[in-house]
Amino acid sequence: MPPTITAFDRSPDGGKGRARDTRVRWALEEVGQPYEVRLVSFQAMKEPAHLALHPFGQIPTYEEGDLALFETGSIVLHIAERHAGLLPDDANARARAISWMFAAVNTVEPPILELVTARILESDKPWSKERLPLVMDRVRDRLKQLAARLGDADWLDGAFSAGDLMMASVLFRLRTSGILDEYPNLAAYVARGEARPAYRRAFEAQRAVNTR
Ligand SMILES: N[C@@H](CCC(=O)N[C@@H](CS)C(=O)NCC(=O)O)C(=O)O
Repeated sequence: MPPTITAFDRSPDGGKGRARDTRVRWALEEVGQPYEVRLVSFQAMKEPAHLALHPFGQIPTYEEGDLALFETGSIVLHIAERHAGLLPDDANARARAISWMFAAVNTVEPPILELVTARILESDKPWSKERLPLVMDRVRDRLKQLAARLGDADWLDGAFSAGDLMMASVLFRLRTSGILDEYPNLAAYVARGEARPAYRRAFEAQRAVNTR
């Protein structure tokens, strides 16, 4: 039986690929693992059947036999550990790739999510105008550091890995803000991720669902 993931019945972004099932689809496509998708509505995500899979009532989840996982970092790591192609064989390089996965969700994603909240969800609040530049600078701090580390390399640590998959997925969200273009090597890094055939397949699969 192929694993089953959950995704939005209809993503709020209308299929732009920002919902986090895209990263899980991407990982599955990179390793060549077929999968099934169960679509869930916002209401169903908060009901007991889904809460049993995901304590916070979100997507994506991942089910494979007796195993049920939530959190994209852990799902992508699980996929990467069980299939060749997303983690290096060398133990130290593997540990470093996993560090980049954690850095993506734990260090780089939080200020980006703050920016999304400030730009979209809180844009009508009286403090929003004053707060936005502060939040943008917090994102810039991280991007500057990441850009310095990436330099002119294609990927963060040697060959493409699950660390890059997670980092590029986190950075995708900045596209509409224009900030990414201030760091040409990061913009090119994200474009390299988007150009991967496995990403294209993942993107098209989620788009088909959200534009049906
Ligand atoms: N840290 C979680 C975040 C999951 C998450 O925020 N999922 C969003 C979709 S991208 C969601 O389900 N939002 C609806 C909600 O929170 O009610 C992960 O990486 O899996």
